[in-house]
Amino acid sequence: MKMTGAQAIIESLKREQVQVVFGYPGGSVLTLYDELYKAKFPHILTGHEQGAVHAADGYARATGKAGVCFATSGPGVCNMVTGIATANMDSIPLVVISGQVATTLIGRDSFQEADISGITTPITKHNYLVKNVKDLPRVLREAFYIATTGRPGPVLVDVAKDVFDAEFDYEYPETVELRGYSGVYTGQAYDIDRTVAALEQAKRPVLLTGGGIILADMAAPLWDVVQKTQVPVITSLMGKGAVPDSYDAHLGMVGMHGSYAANMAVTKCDLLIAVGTRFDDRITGDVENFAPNAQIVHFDIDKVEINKIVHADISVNGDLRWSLPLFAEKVRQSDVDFAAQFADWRKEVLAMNEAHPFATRDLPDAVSPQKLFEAVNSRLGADDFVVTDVGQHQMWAAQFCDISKPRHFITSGGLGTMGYGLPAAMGAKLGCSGSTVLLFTGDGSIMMNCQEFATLHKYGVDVKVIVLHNSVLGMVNQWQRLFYGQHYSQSVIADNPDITAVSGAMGVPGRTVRKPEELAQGLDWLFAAEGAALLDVYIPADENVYPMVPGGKRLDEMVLRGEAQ
Ligand SMILES: Cc1ncc(C[n+]2csc(CCOP(=O)(O)OP(=O)(O)O)c2C)c(N)n1
Repeated sequence: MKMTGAQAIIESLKREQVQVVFGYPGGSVLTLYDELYKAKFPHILTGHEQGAVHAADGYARATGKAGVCFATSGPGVCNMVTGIATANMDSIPLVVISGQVATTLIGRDSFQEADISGITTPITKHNYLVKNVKDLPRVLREAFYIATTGRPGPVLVDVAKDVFDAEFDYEYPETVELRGYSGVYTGQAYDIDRTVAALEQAKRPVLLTGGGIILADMAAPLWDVVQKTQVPVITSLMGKGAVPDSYDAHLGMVGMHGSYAANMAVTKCDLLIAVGTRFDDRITGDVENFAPNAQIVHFDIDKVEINKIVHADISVNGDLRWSLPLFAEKVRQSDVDFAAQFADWRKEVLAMNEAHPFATRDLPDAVSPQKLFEAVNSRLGADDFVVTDVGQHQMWAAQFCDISKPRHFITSGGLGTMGYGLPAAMGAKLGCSGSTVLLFTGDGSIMMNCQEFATLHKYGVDVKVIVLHNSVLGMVNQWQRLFYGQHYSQSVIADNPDITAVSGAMGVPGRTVRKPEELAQGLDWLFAAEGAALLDVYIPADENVYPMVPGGKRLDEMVLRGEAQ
C-alpha cells in the first residue's frame, strides 16, 4: 500500500496495538503530527518533553506494554534524555520516536539539530537514525521487539524530517530477524538443579527479589517457591511487590535504607538466592563484605549482570520466564520439608524484625511520616498503584507502603530522578484507569515537573497526590545533618511557592494538613475528590530515614534511630 513515512508510523503503531502516545510537537515532526491529527490517534500533549517520556515510562511499568513518546528534533528530544536514562537504568520498555533535521542537513549544525542517537547511545538498549523511508516499517517492528523482549529497555527511533513526507510501498514485517539478538534466552536446567540442591542443604537461606521478576511477570512461580519453602524474603527497591508485603517472613527492603532484619539476614545467611537484581550499590553497601557467610545464587536474564558486582557461586543465566517456572517445579518435587528445616532461622529473623521495625519519630504536634503512610495504607486496596518521586518520602514509601501485587509500586530506582513522579503517575493512570493511582512526592520533587498538573486537568486524569512537605530537600538535608556538619547548603526550600496554589492554578485542587488531627479529614477529602487532587502534608524538617548504611559501609554497620540523633 502506498503511504508516506508519517502514515507508516501511525499505521505501525496501530499494528503494535499502541493505545496512547505522549509527546510534544515541533518543526521536524509537523508531518507526523498532521497524520496523527487526521488519524485521530490518541495523544497526550504534556507540558514538557520530560513529562512525556516519564508518562510513557509510568504507563509501561503499570501495564507491561511498551510506552511510546514523540518529540521534535534537537531541544525536544534532548528534553527526553533524563527520562530515557531513567527507563534504561530500570529496564523499562519504551519506544521514543523523534524527528531529526532533513537528511541533507544532518551533520551541518543545522537549526535544531542534535546528534540524539550519539547522545543516547549509552542510555538506550538500541537506537536508530532513519534516513530512508523504506527502512521505517522494519525499524519500528524491530524497535518494539527489542524494547519488549529479553531484558527490556528504551529504544530510540530518530527519523529525518524528509522521511516523514517521502512516499513508498508500505508493508509491515511479520517477523524480526536480527543477527546476534533473539530476545529469547534459555539457560541450563543443571544450574537450577544445583540451586535446588543448595536450598536442600541450607539452614539459613534468604530470597532477594529484584525488579526483573516484575518485568518478566514471573511473580506467580516465585510465590510458589516462597509458599513451599517458607523462606525469608528481602527485596530491592525495584522488586517491591514481587512478593506481597503481607507475607509474614517478608523482611522488607534491603540495603542503604533497608530494614534491620533484612540487612542482618544478608549478613548471617548461608544461602542467598538473588533473582532479577543487579546488585546496585544501594543494596550491597561494602561489596567485599556483602553476604559474607553465604553461597550466592544469581538468577538473571542478562549475562552481563552475572559476576558484575557480586560473585555468584551458582548462576542461573536465562529468562526468568524459563527459569522460575522450572525452579518452582523442582522445588515442589523435592522431598525436603523446607518449612521444618528453616523454622529456627525464620524464628530468628522474625524476632529481629519485630525488635527493629521501620519507624519514624512520633511527635505530638507534627504528622509523622509513619502515621501518614499507615493512614494511607488503610485506605488503599490491592489493585491501587503507589507511585513515588525521589528522596526521603520515596524511602518511607518503600518502607511503609503495603504493596500486594507486582507493578503496583512505581518508582525511579537506578537513576533516582526527581520530577519523575507526577508524569509517571499520569501514565500509570492512563494505562490502568480502573485503579486509584496515588503519588507520594516531596516539596522539592514536585516542583520539577509541576507543569504536568495542567495536563492532568486538561485530560481529566485522576491522580491523587500527597506531598510530604518538610520545607527542605529532605534527603540532601539528612546527609548534610549526618555527614556535612549541619551545613544546610542549598537544601532549605521553605520559601517555595504554596504548592496548593500552584496546582490549583492549573486546575488541580489542593488542601493543606499541618496538624496530626487534620490528617484523617484531609485524606478523606483527597480520596473522595472528583478527579485529580493534592494534599500538602507538613512533616518535620529534621526527620531522618533509618536505618541507614553510610556509604561504603557493611550492611551490619547500619545506623539505627537513636544511635545518631
Ligand atoms: C533530578 C535530580 N536532581 C537532584 C537529585 C538529588 N536529590 C536526591 S533526593 C533530593 C531531595 C529531594 O527532596 P524532596 O523532593 O523535597 O523529597 P524529600 O527528600 O524531602 O522527601 C535531591 C535534591 C535527584 N535525585 N534528582
